[in-house]
Amino acid sequence: MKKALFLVLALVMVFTVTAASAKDVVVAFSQIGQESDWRTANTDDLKSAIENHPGWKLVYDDAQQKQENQIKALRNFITQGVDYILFTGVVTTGWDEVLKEVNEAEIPLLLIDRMPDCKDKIEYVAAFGGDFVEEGRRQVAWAGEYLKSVGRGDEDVNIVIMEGTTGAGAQVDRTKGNLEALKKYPHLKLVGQQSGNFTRAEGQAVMESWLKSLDKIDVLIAQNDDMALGAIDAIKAAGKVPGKDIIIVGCDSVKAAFDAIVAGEMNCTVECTPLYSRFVVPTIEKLEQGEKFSKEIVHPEEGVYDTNGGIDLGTVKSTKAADVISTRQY
Ligand code: GYE
Repeated sequence: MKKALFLVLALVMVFTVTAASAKDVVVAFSQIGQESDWRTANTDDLKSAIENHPGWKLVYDDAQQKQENQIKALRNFITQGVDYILFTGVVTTGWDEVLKEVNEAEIPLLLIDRMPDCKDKIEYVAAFGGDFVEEGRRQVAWAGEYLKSVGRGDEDVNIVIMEGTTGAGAQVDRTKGNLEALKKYPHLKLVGQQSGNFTRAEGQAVMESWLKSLDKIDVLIAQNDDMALGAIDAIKAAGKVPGKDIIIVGCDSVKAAFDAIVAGEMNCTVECTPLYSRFVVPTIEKLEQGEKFSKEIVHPEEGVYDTNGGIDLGTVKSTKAADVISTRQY
């Protein structure tokens, strides 16, 4: 009798365990690649939050910067019948068809980071991303206000803009913000504008060529920190002092940029957080409970970090990097 009861119990347990895993919520994530420290932090944050969530399973794809790989990954997610898709597009254009296929398969789509330009023509359940135009504005405004604060507000100053991956949302909008803010600082003369593809190696190469071809560079605006860090190597190799001979403003606020600011080799980094799991996880949990979301893009609140703090940019005041470096998560 006892044996029979034990058998029944064991069977019930096996059944429950199988039933639970058969019901796993499958979250698929189409990631762009591994171009920067920002991207690594973004991948790690989302991967670990989903993998460690009870009852959830992650299907991950790294597209290695290729749009065709992302399109393939999205179609694979549809074939596999995943429950949710997290998507950030390497470039803004060319997603209409495949995202409509996602809609037709009725898989809830969460847009993160770089938004596709067709977002008003498709269905998605939530969107979380940086305000790239504002980040671009802040970069140039920081340089302009900083120069004023050290008595160089009336000096003609040569500025170069190192752009991210051409056609990426973060490049298109940061450039827009950079150029918009430049109009307010007529003493900043734009003498160079080129893509460094969001990578350290290309940032270094572009700076090397600028240092050879341009007479004088006073300010570098790099649309991410990795390119700024690559440029620092090129500036040192040319016998100049980064952070002094050339003022360097990056974007993202990764740990390595904080280190460079504290070391005096970089002047400022405008924050763009890669940590989206704190938005994505509760959203999926609530969607599982049947809640609906608006299609507003949620922009996390972000800061600006620099050598001394206190530079007023209107929408935000800069914070001294050394004061908060120990609290940084990425
Ligand atoms: O700034 C850059 C990364 O899309 C916000 O992509 C992201 C950008 C980030 O490679 O470092």
